[in-house]
Amino acid sequence: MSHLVPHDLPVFAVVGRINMGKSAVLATLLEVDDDKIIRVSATPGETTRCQVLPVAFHDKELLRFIDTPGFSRPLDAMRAIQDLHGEGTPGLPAVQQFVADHRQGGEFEDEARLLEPVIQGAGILYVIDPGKPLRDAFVAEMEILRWTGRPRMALLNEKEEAGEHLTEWKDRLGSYFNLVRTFNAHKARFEERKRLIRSLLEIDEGHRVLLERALRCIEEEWVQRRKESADVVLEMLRAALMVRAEGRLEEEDVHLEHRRERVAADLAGKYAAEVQRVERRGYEELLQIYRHHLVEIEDRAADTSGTELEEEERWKKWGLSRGQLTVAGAVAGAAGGAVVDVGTGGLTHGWGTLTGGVVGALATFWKGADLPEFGLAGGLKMSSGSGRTLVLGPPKNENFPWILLDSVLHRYAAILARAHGRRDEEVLAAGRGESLVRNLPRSRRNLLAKWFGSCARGAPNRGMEPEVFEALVETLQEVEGRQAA
Ligand SMILES: Nc1nc2c(ncn2[C@@H]2O[C@H](COP(=O)(O)OP(=O)(O)OP(=O)(O)O)[C@@H](O)[C@H]2O)c(=O)[nH]1
Ligand SMILES: [Mg+2]
Repeated sequence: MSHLVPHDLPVFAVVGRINMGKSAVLATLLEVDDDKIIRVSATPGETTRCQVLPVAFHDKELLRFIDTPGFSRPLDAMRAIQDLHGEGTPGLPAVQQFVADHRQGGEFEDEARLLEPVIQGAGILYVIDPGKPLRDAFVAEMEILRWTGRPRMALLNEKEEAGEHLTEWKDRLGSYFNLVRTFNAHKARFEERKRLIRSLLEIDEGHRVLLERALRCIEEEWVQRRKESADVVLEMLRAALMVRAEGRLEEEDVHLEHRRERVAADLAGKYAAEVQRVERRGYEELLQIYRHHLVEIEDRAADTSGTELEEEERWKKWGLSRGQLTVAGAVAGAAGGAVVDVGTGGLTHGWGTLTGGVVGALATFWKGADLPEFGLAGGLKMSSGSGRTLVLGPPKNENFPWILLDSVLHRYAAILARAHGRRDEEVLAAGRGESLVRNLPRSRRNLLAKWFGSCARGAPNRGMEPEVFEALVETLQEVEGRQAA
């Protein structure tokens, strides 16, 4: 056990009553959402041994936390330590004796184990849930911790509204601990995590250099993650705007409504699936950057209506063999003009209906809140060739890229708001609340619009990308700041 607390390292033991959220606090602080690494559970007594959780940067351990089993019999343990000491106030030697007597097992095994790192020299983070009434057993825990003489901080992990007990807790903690801080294991974000690490400086002066270095590394890493995220977003937007779906239609089928509808649904389905694939890949990367494994991305409604297998197969038989008619969905640099531009006048009506079908099918895909005030009513700009291969590109609506960006920003915010100490699964929906892109400064909007246009036309302006990258970094930072406020 002597290896728990090396003297040249700041080490903090997280202690407290069983089921107070000690492991959850550490999981959030250290961004571990995996129960195999830090077990967080509603079943009391889940942590039964001390667990060393190193904080390392560039392969060097700068700081260490120790998760511990909870106090299970604090009142009896307090009396036992008092008995060991005799008259007066016990100190560290009595606690050391108590640990030595019980570390092999027996009635105070939990207490002996949790006190082990403390007697070895670890600082104390005492986790309580101020929603619970302050009973004698808690006072016994505080008393034992005070007897160790180790520097100590109390952490209020408010599981539910603390309400009536909060003041009583704060008063009492104030007299037993050097510092009292709030840290909610289910809500704390980056700023709160950083604040907690910074307050360790106040209870462990001796390791200032390493603690400050850890803080610097944490901050640098955060900036780095934001940059990586901006890069992911850039790639995602470019790829999504360049998606093209191809389908085919017999010329004579243009006049058969059910076949038109079939090709519309088929094209829209392919298009939607590909955009979704691009987005999904991007979100998976963002989740990886922020170390989340329990977060899912909500599927866009892939239901493009009427794509029953049987019908689809029938369509494939019909669709495959004559010349080319290209419907290119390009967001033109010049003004859009006609939604459908097919050389043969006679076909216009039919193609118009096809467009309607595609738009309808895509509207289902980009459903509900995802299109706050945009909408695909502008349809798809299509131009014609002479064959029957249909190419469906990005919606003509110039808001399309902004809708994409807006949903990325909302999800980015949700990813950053997610605490790693939670163990429930979460599904991130596309759009939440107000538009975030509308708040961007005009110059940034113009820059992005220009680049979006080039991507939508299928010829992304790579020369602009360093600037676009910076614009996205700033935008992500604003989303974070807005959230913290
Ligand atoms: N709502 C809410 N629940 C929390 C919070 N922190 C912990 N919990 C829940 O409380 C339960 C116990 O959390 P743990 O972190 O396993 O508690 P512990 O103190 O490590 O428990 P033992 O290791 O068994 O002593 C789990 O179901 C957690 O999800 C919180 O901030 N809010
Ligand atoms: Mg635990």
